[in-house]
Amino acid sequence: MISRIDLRGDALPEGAALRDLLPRAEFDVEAALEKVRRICEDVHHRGTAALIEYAQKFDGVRLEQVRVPAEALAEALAGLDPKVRAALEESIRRARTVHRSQRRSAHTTQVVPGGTVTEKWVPVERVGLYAPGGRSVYPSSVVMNVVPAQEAGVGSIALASPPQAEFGGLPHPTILAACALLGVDEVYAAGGAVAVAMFAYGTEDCLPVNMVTGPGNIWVAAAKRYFTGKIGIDTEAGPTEIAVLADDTADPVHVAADLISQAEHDPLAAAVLVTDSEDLAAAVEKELAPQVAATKHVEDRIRPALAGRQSAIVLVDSLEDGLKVVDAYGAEHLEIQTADAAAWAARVRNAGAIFVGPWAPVSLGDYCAGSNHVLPTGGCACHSSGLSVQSFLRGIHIVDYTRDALAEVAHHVVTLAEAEDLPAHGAALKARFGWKVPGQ
Ligand code: HSO
Ligand code: ZN
Repeated sequence: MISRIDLRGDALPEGAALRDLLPRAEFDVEAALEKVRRICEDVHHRGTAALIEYAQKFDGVRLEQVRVPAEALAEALAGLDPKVRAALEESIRRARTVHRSQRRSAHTTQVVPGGTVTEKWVPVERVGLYAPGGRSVYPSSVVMNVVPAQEAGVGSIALASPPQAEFGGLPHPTILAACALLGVDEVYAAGGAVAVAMFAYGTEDCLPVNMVTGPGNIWVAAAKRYFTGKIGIDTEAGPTEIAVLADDTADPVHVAADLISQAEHDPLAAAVLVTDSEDLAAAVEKELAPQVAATKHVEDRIRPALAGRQSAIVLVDSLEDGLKVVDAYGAEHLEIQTADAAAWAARVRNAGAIFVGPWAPVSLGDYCAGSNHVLPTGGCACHSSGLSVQSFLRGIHIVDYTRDALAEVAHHVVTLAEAEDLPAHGAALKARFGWKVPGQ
């Protein structure tokens, strides 16, 4: 059901060469770009009329209006299963606790007497959050996008999710209920690239936003790429990944369950076990079959995900080598199931989030750890972070110098300006000091 990659014996290659030996899903965002460009420009030119047409074409829904009425949000909350409500409230509470602690205050550095640089943190004014529909109706993702934006102080938050034929053209009721719980009242029935374009360009119903975040399929990722440089985006979310670094102290039942848990998302989801223990590898292989057989989304997602070229059990000579492998891979989620798990976790450099020891499965982080589950995939954990309060803040430098402080450094500025053949830059200083800067 899952293949093996045996890296034992020879010394491990370094960096990119090691990464090339590791499994990874094909997620060709470029290929979707041309179609997405046409959709986005259509939304740009025709606004709401285009949205209504695409809802018919892609979602099979005849939309009366794109904006979800306030009564529909209230109704969805009233109809929410009380157990689900209690769980979502707990998820929100914990996420708020963590994200509130990420807030930043302004910080002033005195560079020289009379010369300071202050960095102040200013929230993005308006954001559009996307919550997928169809196969992945995740109210938890609404929580994970809305909470950091709110805690960052974003003043205007809109959310879009695809219209669903079975709910009269509204987004899924649990998405609407999650919005209502979080106090988000600007919600649109729009899906995929269409929703991203609505946010980026604005329409008759929806004011344009400064930034779009949220998970989604390849069309959402392609639309985010299309708008890169025009508006802010979080990372392009690809299929979910779990890597587990484990030794012979790990419980194969837990390891198998955790691999399956993320394989459940998508046939392209990646489940990778990295271990120095032949016994554990064999026990996990044995454990996968009955656990897969006993669960739900077997044929459409879990089997293809585990059997796909993106998943594998990687055998290494030692945990030191295992650490090199997981660092080269840069998993979205990394579990450490070893003796001394916290010590190994502290040494990991590349991962979206790290889950330490037997009592911190990825599923906990997906819902109720307080951490964020919108995380970099496809190796982007080597350069990017998951969603946080920081994602919605801009750090702005405030430069404040007195005459004396400027005078002290003016000749250096003029020299550098001349070295770059930009005399007008130097003149901006000379003009302040009677055209002869001190010290020159
Ligand atoms: N594991 C997914 C998030 C999620 N899981 C939502 C369950 N619902 C990507 O981090
Ligand atoms: Zn998940």
